Amino acid sequence: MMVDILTLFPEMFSGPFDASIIKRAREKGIIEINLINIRDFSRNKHRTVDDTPYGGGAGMVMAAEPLFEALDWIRAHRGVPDRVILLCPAGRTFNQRVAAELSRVKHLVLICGHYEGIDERVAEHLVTDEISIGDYVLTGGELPAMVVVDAVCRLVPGVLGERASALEESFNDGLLEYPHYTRPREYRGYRVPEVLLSGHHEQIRLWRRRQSLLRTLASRPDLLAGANLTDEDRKILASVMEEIKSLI
Ligand code: 4HQ
Repeated sequence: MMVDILTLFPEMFSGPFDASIIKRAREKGIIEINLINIRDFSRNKHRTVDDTPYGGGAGMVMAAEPLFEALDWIRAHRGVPDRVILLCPAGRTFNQRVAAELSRVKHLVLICGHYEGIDERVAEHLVTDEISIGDYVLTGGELPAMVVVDAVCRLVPGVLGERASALEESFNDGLLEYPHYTRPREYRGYRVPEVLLSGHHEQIRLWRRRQSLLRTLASRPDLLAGANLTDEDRKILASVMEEIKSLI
């Protein structure tokens, strides 16, 4: 997968994209992330990329020209991208389903905005998708772009290793994860649940699934509606309900 990121602050990306799993995926050539400085596509002598808003008002507006020029350059040198994504609060809210959808394409372009806004002609004629990472206001689209790229890239085959990705798709799908433990079996008097030390694989599997269901029910009941529940899950939830009924 190729990801081109258009930004005024390419240096902001060096930490997150040069460490851990994303770093390894880039080194292996599974993903290619290019940081493109929008300022390089300014055509005026001071290399400005913003201007005062037509109609008046406070603040500056990011001009259309450098972004259109940057996209021309991308199309000429790397081909026509599958998606041109603008990070903005008005976009559809990013989630795992959107991440999975984006992980199946070959070439993404992400546009990180700054200032009060971007000339509307960019959203109208350049952008294919507007994405928000949540209802809060940030200073720029760089952090949202990092969030989107991280979540999308870990779903690209080979990035996590085949074992982990297969597991993710078939298994915990739509539910919160079960709790994890490692050695020692007792720390400051806090013990690891006995079943995990028992070696009974079927009991362990059932316990973990029940924990996933309980955690989802307790912390994120909204996720249950969209989860891929099996007959076994429904049985587990029904027994949880019976237990609750016996308490009240
Ligand atoms: N922005 N999810 C960029 C956001 C945002 C978000 C505000 C986008 C500032 C310049 N983007 N502008 N939340 O807060 O995507």
